[in-house]
Amino acid sequence: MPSLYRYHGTASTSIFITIMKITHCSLRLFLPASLLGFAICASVPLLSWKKQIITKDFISEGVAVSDMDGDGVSDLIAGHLWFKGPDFTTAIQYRPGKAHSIDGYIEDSFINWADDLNGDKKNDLLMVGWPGKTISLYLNPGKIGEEWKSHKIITEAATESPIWIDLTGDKKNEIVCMQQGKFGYYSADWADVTKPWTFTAISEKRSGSPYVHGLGAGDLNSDGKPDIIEKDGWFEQPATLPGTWAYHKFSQQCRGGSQMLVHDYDKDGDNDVVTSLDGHGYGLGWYQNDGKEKSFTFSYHEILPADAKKKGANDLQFSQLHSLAMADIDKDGRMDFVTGKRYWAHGKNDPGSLDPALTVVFYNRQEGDSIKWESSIIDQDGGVGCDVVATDLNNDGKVDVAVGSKKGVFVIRQ
Ligand SMILES: [Ca+2]
Ligand SMILES: [Ca+2]
Ligand SMILES: [Ca+2]
Ligand SMILES: [Ca+2]
Repeated sequence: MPSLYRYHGTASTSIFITIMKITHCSLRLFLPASLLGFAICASVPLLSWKKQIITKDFISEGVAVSDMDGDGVSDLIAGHLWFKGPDFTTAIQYRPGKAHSIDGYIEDSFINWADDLNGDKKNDLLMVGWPGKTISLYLNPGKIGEEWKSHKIITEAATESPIWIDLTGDKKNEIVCMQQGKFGYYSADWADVTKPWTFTAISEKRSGSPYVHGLGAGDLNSDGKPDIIEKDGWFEQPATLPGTWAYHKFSQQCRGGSQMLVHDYDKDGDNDVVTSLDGHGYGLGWYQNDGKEKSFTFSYHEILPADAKKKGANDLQFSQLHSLAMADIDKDGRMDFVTGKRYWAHGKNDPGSLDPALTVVFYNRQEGDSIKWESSIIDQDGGVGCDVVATDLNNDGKVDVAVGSKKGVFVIRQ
């Protein structure tokens, strides 16, 4: 039943993490290297982060940030609760649900998106559940205390990180994911968004499993039309829909991570891709677009090695990079991103699963015509879950980070 209450006990605990400027390898960051199993020893930006633990309960593997009650202030949505901004100390239950043991899963809340789906100017929620299963729409009644009506709009949404994006250019978002092993997208009937959504396949059958890792959407060949990216290559959107989506293979093959982030990271006029290589193992890199002259092929650059024993940016290495989100975090005009560990994804069975649940920002620094990524740990006990968010939570012009994971729900503010 819907209810409004203040979170007691586990809520509202704040800790300060201040990152000092460190320019010599002999200095250590605020975290004891012995605890983390590695040293951090390069120049990191002078940014200060403050963590707020909203709840230590495991209620979602993802969060959304949006104004739920129309007061113009961003709220935080995680699973069956939304937390009223700007302090997030009041939890409002809008649908049935409860906290779960971290040894299991929250089957109905891996990824959360907030948007006004039915055009009544109130933001609604899309909940992505267990890979290969449902996506539910919860329509916002506009009154606190009323339960939101749920509609099962999709019964099979495969891949581990579906995407909410305007793929077709009609100014309405689609959901990019898989069905019956094929990549494609679900479209709503915008006259009635509660009706089952329609799937359009863009590939042949590529997998017999719903647990496909690595998915992105964005324009890779500079024709203004978003393409679909998977772990080993990308599907080029045809000039007119429907049509044949030509497949282009990447030079690098991998097990697949999670969100594949498309942006012109090196600022040379074409879009590149940042991706983790294995959402349950090691590896992080970026594909640099070789440009039109080279028919939009891509050159791979390592950020963190796939080899667990080797270290990457700023002598850092960690596993289970199962969520990535981009934002220009230091506002220098170059796109950065945040990722971290999906703590306890398969209990203690994933490589490095007992290591600290890091949340890490990677800053984009120009190095010739390429990029030197500078890593900076902003939290060591939260991770990222399946759907980390990087956005300005309190309207102060600074990008913050919000996490739902098996460590609970957290915000880490600049
Ligand atoms: Ca609405
Ligand atoms: Ca394109
Ligand atoms: Ca580029
Ligand atoms: Ca930046």
